Amino acid sequence: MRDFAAEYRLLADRLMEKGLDVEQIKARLKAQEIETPSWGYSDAGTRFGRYPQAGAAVTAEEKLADAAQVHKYTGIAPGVAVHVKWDFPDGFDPAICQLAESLGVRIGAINPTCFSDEEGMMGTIANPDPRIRQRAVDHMLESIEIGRQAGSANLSLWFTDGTNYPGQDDILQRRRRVTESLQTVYAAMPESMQMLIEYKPFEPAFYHTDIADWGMAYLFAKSCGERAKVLVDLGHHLHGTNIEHLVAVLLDERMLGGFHFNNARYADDDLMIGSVNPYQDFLIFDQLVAAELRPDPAPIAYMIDQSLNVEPKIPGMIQSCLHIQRTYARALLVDRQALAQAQAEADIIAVGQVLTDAYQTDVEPLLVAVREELGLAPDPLAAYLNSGYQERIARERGIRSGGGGLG
Ligand code: PSV
Ligand code: MN
Repeated sequence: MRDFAAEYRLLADRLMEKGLDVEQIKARLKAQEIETPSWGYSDAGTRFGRYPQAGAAVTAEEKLADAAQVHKYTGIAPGVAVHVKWDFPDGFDPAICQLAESLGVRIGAINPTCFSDEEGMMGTIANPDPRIRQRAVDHMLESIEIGRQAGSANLSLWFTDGTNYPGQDDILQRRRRVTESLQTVYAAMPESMQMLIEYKPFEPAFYHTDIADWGMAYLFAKSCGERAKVLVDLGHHLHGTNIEHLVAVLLDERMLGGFHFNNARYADDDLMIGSVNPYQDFLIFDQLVAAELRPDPAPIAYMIDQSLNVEPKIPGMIQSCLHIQRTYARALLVDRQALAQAQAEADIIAVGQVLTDAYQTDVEPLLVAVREELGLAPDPLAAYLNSGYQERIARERGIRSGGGGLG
């Protein structure tokens, strides 16, 4: 058994020697919030099939109840991102907001489901057919209304639009149609809402996608107005992309509005964050923290976007939250003064030392101290696994179909 209290005292002394403010670091960790996605609690799969799990959520109520478990044990996941057509197939009933509140969570980002339409083969908001474009816009307007009723701050947009073949459609005409549709949606948003525009270079279209990268998302956002920002989904880059670099640029431009965390090994978003290249996550958080420490940082909506196909869903989501928390903690421990000095002296070895020093720090004693102060169990995953909830939902819900999601 580790003596976390003693380890914490040693770590706190070491950090104070470096001039780091431990109380402020703990305050930031306590304020951290990560939304989990409703679709992470229902069954999903690949286009080759769905992998059912006993106890997987089907209704929005069940998804919220499962998300509430993640928040109950981690203390950092009070928001639940929803996908409109998957979660509210029969329309939105605002009573769900009271249910969420009674469970200790709230509805977070509203994701219009602009991709479950058979007519969408040529796209939605870029479709040459104005009727199909209008349908997509109408669905987003309904989503804004849901967001208004739920008090949600973010309308989170991702589109399947693109083409599979050169010449299939006029790329620039499509660009104009996207701009017009987004501007119409933007104009309907209340002041309290921001629009997050997500990009993806592939899938389901493979020749071109209409919002292929962060630069295009940036330009679309700029064409809408100052409450439109870019959403970075870690799974939506070509392998080898320096994500921390583009994150730094977006932060500098105050154009980073949101994040979808996951692991990109799958090419998209269905693997758990931190499972393959945790150092990259650290380098991304290093940029996020650097921006957070500058005066007047812009708010960023942090969300997980994982479908959890083969992993048990609630434990997978807890593990993902804990990885993000740990990574954030490590980035908070970067000695930024020493880093700036090493950079000024072009001391590459010292730069590497500062970064790996923070990255290799065992932050568990710090996190256990934070959890204790928040009244949480020291090991959230173990506490959840010992709670009996997983067995209960497996028994009571069994294996069923439905609930939306991909696959
Ligand atoms: C698309 O791949 C995406 O990343 C978008 O964020 C969707 O809303 C989400 O995954 C669920 O399909
Ligand atoms: Mn995403």
